Amino acid sequence: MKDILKAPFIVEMCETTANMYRQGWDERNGGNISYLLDEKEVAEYLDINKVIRTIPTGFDATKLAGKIFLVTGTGKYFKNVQKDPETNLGIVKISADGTTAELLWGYKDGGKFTSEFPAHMMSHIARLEQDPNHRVVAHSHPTYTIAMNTVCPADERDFTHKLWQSNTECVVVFPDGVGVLPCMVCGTEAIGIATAEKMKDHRIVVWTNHGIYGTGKDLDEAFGLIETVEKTAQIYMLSLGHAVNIIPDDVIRGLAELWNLKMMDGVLDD
Ligand code: 2HA
Ligand code: ZN
Repeated sequence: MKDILKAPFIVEMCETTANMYRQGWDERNGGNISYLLDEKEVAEYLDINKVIRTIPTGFDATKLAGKIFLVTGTGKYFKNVQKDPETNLGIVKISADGTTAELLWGYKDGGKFTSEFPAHMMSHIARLEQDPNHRVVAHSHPTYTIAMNTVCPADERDFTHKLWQSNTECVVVFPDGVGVLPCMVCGTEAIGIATAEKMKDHRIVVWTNHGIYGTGKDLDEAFGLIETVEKTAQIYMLSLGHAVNIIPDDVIRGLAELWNLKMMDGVLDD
């Protein structure tokens, strides 16, 4: 068996959580990431039939039966993942009946996966139905995104429009727009269902008064989506009330045409 601490998926997870922490997006135990792994790749590092213990999933995860995920631990700090991956991360396989997750590695102190496990798993189901190459769900608490969400209506078309109007990168990076949920109790199945519903149409979802979800085919893509929203939210907040140059709709449309992108409906004025 190869050394799992050198596995690309562990190294990348350590780098991503450290980067997110250093961006100031993941205070204390804020944020969580789940990464759908390739079974063959995991088998180079672990006996995938050796179950350390089982953990209830808390919802029906049968659509993900047999799939293996690397997931950050509940109560764990992104700041600490890199120095102790085996305590702060876990690798779990969803059981055939979807009611339990079989722990194959990690959560060394007896811990378990993030409290947002339902939102993560349901988002994986929704994104995989849209894109078979989808792999990563990342949740974070980026400061300017939360600030912008605090001063703007919790309306996804309006929020998306404001982002597209503030930075020409935005429509190119997320032509599918940003889904926005109202303020809800987090860590529940209900917020998981609501998030997954948004994930049918968007790769990014904002939780009002809380944070953001970014998804993608790898950690870079999920991180990059959050990073682009956060950078633009920073521009929006720094210029709040003083913006003179707003990107006109015909330029946003022109960018989408140039890159041959299908834009979220109903955002631009006709
Ligand atoms: O893991 O971010 O949403 C802590 C959180 C809960
Ligand atoms: Zn959170």
